[in-house]
Formats: sequence, structure tokens, C-alpha cells
Amino acid sequence: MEKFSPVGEKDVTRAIVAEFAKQFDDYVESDCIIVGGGPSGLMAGRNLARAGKKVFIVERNNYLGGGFWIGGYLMNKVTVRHPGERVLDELGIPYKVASKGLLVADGPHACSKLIASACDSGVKFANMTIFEDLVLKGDGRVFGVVINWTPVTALPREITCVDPVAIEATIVIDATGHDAQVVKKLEERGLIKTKGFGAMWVERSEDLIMEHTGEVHPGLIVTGMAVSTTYGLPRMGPTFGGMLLSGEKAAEIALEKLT
Ligand code: 48H
Repeated sequence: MEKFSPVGEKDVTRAIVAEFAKQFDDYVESDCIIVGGGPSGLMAGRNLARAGKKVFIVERNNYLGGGFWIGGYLMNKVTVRHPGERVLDELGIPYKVASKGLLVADGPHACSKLIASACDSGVKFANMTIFEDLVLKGDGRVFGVVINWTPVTALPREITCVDPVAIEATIVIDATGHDAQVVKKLEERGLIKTKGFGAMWVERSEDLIMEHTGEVHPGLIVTGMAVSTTYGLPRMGPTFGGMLLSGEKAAEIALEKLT
């Protein structure tokens, strides 16, 4: 049997440190920073990267995919309403027709295909990295985000004093889901008023998300469930076509601003 190459501990460590530092240095200045690696953020990032843009996704968890992995009620199945199957076909995600206009797919299969497609398209990720604040300059336009290692937030305040760092981008996308964490930072400063997501109403929810996906403040686009929270729109439960198509629309709007 062929032997493994004789590399040692220091070589492994150097390979990781060098590659991390090179990438981080490069993406400190991106075309687009997306906060949140759930379905809407991944879809937006994938499409922007496919269009040749430099995209950095900041994700507080050690895994990507957000709520797309486990779908509804911990049952590992996700649904998509028509016309969302166009994206499933594009990503090569297998699905079945559950009823007229409603498709059902396996969460892990759908989610892993979306993550792989974002990676293949050239999106870079900072996971275990939490969004803390915005960079606002001049007349209040968004110029980037302030980030820290997620584990820092788990330590007692009195024994941690770890200042965050900032990374810059022409466009920032809030894809943080129900919490709309980026938009909420504007609200804290009196620049916007969020309404909180509404009660469930599947038939209305996703069309409204599509209508409202867009620039919420100069330099900041909102997508996915964060749109519902920002504008007080009904939630839709474990159906994900609106998330994928909202991500697609966010990418289109970002592209117009970047070109
Ligand atoms: C870094 C952060 C931070 C932060 C959060 O929740 P998600 O899956 O969001 P969407 O909008 O792409 O999809 C929503 C969908 O999963 C869902 O829950 C639906 C359709 N619900 C309907 C209903 O009725 O409830 O992903 C958001 C991602 C997650 O991975 C978070 O960890 C991440 O954002 N995130 N990352 N810094 N401060 N806050």
C-alpha cells in the first residue's frame, strides 16, 4: 500500500495558518458581505459569485445552511411551492410532487447541494464568526460589518475584552433569518423601524417576501426571513421557495449596484 507523504505537525499548522491569513486578508475588502449562511444567504452568495463578484459569507455557527437542513418539525423534509422548483432543478436537488404546486425534498440533500453550489461558485466563508455591528460612514451609508469570533460571546463578560474587527464591502446583505440582526443595528440607532414577523399565512407570505426583498438602507439589502421581520410580513413555516427566490432577487439587486 502507498505510504502517506512524510509531512509533520508544523507543516499541517503552517498550511492552515497561511491559507487562512491569505484568504482573510483578501476578503477584508469584498464586493459583497452576506451575514447569515442559511438558504437565502447561500443562494444570494452563489449567484453573485457566479456573476464574478467577490463574496464573503459571515456565519455565527460552525455549520452552514441555517434552517434548511432539518426542514419542518425535525422531520428532515423541506417543501417548495411553485415556482421554486426552478431553483431545485438548477441546483440538481431531487424532489417529489406532494400535491399540485407543492414539491417535497430531503433537507440534507437540498442543503448540501446548495452549500456545494455556493462553494463551487467561489463564495468564501467565515464561520464561527458573529456579526456585531455595522460600519456606517458619511451620511450613514453602510460600508461593511464588525465581526468577532462566536466563542467570545459565550464567555462571561467580566473575563473577556476581545475587541472585534471590521471588514469592508460595497454591499452588505442581511440574511440572518428571523432575527434580522443587521437591520436591527440600524433600528438601535433610530435609522429604521422593524415590525417583527407576522403570524403564519402560507398563501400570502412568499409573494410578499419577494415584493419586499431589496435595499432597506443605502448599502444594505435584506433577504429571506429577515424581510418578514423588517416589514411585519406573515411567516410561511417549513416551505423554502421564497427563501431561495428571495436570495436570487437580492443577488440581482446587488449586481445592479455593483456594476
Ligand atoms: C452571523 C448569523 C447571525 C449573526 C444569525 O434562519 P436561516 O435559515 O435564514 P433564511 O432567512 O435564509 O431562511 C429562513 C428559513 O430557514 C426559515 O427558518 C423559515 C422559512 N421559517 C419560516 C417560519 O415560519 O418560521 O439562516 C440564518 C443564518 C443562520 O445560519 C444563523 O446562524 C445566521 O444566519 N446568523 N450569522 N452573525 N449575528 N445571526
